[in-house]
Amino acid sequence: MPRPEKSGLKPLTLLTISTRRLPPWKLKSADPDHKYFLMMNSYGITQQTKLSDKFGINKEELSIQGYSVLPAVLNPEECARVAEKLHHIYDRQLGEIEGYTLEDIRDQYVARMPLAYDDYFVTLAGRSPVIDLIRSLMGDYFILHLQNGILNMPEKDHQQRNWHRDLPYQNYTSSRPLALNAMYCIDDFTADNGATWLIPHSHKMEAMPSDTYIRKHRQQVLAKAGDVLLMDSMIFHKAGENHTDQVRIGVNHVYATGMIRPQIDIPAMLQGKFQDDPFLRILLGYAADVPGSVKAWRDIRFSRK
Ligand SMILES: O=C(O)CCC(=O)C(=O)O
Ligand SMILES: [Fe+2]
Repeated sequence: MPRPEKSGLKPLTLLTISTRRLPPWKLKSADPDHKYFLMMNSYGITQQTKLSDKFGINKEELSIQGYSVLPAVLNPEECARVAEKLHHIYDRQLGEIEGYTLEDIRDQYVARMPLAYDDYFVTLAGRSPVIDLIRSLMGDYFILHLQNGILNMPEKDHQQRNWHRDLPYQNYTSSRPLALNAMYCIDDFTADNGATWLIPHSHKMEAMPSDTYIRKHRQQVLAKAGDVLLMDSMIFHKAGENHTDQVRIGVNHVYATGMIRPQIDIPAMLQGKFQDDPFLRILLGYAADVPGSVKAWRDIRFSRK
């Protein structure tokens, strides 16, 4: 491998990759998912992460860089259906408000909580393989904090185009994710139509880095329609600018530990629907109801015995 030329630039970390088949005594330490694999030569290393299951690489990426992409979760027909439904729901929501516009409150082009308008989105929120990955990171008890259809319109500004965390006003880090995002890409996410920008590793930063750092290290995540962009919800990110003449749609989900409240009261909106389903009961927040009295709290404990 040629040596990098001397320049002012930081040298790249060079890894030597051996492509030969490994002798059996080396197989143990390799990724069990791959029959024929590349092995990184190394020295002086006493620990290395091993991929534990089929989501191992996604979990490792989420932990280290704060994001990962699950490819081809939805097929083109499903994407087309989601897009049509979201436009319809957004129009309904426009009809709900009186005395102000969504521009007035900087909430334009977001179809909020579509699951309260169409059961299809309840199924989407609980869908494999995304939900299996979330479960394998957060355990069995997590709630849906929000579900939003993002209609990133050509040349139109909206609130999600500003850098933010999906858990706003939280300026600290945690050793495990407080919440995880799943953004279903309903269209191809391209550089032209405003694919999501993010700052890798920033889920582990308390403060938002400087503008200079952001300009230098931000990344735009390109994805295909049907892929799901997973993020630690504490990563700094934003929607890109759409310079095409077509809308770019994504459906964002935030799955959070049970200690976090939903953004809007999902059980109140669904009025008891799906509460008998053991999984949806927890996901949709029915199980997170705060007992109204000491006795009610104790009754719940008794009912669990
Ligand atoms: O649409 C995007 O690329 C990002 C949207 C977003 O940040 C959000 O919904 O919170
Ligand atoms: Fe966001």
